[in-house]
Amino acid sequence: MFNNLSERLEQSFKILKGEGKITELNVAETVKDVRRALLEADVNYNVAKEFTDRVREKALGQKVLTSVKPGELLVKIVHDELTELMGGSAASFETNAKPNIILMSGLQGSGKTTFTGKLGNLLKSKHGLKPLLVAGDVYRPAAIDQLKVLGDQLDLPVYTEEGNQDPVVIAQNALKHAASKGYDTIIIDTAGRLAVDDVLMDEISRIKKAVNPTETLFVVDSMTGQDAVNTAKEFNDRLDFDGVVLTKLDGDTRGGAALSIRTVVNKPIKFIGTGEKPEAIDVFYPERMADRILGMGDVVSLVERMQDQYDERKAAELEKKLKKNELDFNDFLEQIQNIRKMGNLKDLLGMIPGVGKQIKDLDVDDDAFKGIESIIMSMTPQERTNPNIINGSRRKRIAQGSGNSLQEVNRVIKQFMQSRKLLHNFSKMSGNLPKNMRGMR
Ligand SMILES: Nc1nc2c(ncn2[C@@H]2O[C@H](COP(=O)(O)OP(=O)(O)O)[C@@H](O)[C@H]2O)c(=O)[nH]1
Ligand SMILES: [Mg+2]
Repeated sequence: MFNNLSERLEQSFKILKGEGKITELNVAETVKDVRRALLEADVNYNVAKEFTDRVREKALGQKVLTSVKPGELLVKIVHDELTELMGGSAASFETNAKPNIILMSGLQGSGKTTFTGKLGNLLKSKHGLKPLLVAGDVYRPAAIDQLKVLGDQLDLPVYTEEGNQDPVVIAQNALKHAASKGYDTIIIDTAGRLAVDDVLMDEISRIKKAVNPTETLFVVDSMTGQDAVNTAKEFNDRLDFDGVVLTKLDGDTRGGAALSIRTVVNKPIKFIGTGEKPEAIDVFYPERMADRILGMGDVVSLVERMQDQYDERKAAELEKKLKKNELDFNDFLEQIQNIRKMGNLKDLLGMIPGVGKQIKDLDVDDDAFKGIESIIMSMTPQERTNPNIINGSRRKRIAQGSGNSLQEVNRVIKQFMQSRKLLHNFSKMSGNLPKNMRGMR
């Protein structure tokens, strides 16, 4: 996420390296380069200009602090201003209305349907709500199916009306249906066109008027940069939406949309999408995003994702097993799957301060775990619970069954044995699992 921008800003700050103090001249030069970096990241011209004007003013207005190097000072100022640019603090999101009615808007392909599923899942699992998803994209049967499949996957009910071509009526009926069945949150997915057009705008305005949503969200693909900002403006003029959802931030986004939207439409970014999987959704925190852009990592989000996967009861069980040195391949498999559920591996690593930069060219193979998983899958239940019985002929069979080489199988088993021993020693030493390892669970 924003790798190019991060790198470019770092270059800008290098201008001040070795400079003893802030001067008009060195600040001007740095600020000019920061502006160039922002424009290269596709930030709106006026936004970039006003931003750097503020940075310059702040930098020159600083009392001379001998303990702070000019470079560090500039990083701090840019960090604070980036945070402000993206809205300062996290925006609120209504979840206490009775019922909550959430309306999705945006162009086709922006990620509305995917996000409808993600949000339903989040509101159910974290807020204890009972969401109903509504298929309001009536023009393409495939779109209705897509939402149904998502609903099945996430165990969320989906309201559809086969043959009904009027999304306004469907939305109204869905509200009645929700009331009669006790669903407290209605999330309405809608159709999008490839470009803003009057028919689409008119339709979504009518849905909005008819259901009076508690939150109207505008979903936008962050890869589209400046276009995203223009589309946001047009939608906002017509819909007066409540917040923005920035999707596809896991891709090679330059940052323009994230940094410009707030200023241009004066509406907060509320959520971000960071992958295709249902779990790849985060509440948007301006400060954490600024941390990330400046390569400071985002430990807080990382910890939160770990906590989501943390299960107190299972952790206690695991601890007991470790003490008895009974860790088996079933536990191992579960750990791997937990890590995978947290999302894209490279993104996760990038949240650790200082790591983002170092791994940017590294091809982190998200399928790295797949080999290990396939090997464990090819073991019999006895082998999984009692790894000690896996002898040479069993290893050969597992290699063949999983499509891996014998060396690969040997490596995985050896690694497992080593980890088990290490963890067993840990658990004996401290009586408990080390705190940081508990979080991994
Ligand atoms: N990488 C990535 N892909 C996404 C994200 N959100 C949606 N997509 C993909 O974008 C495509 C369009 O999404 P969809 O929800 O169908 O968009 P809609 O037309 O607005 O409903 C699909 O292939 C999704 O899997 C995201 O946050 N990251
Ligand atoms: Mg859709």
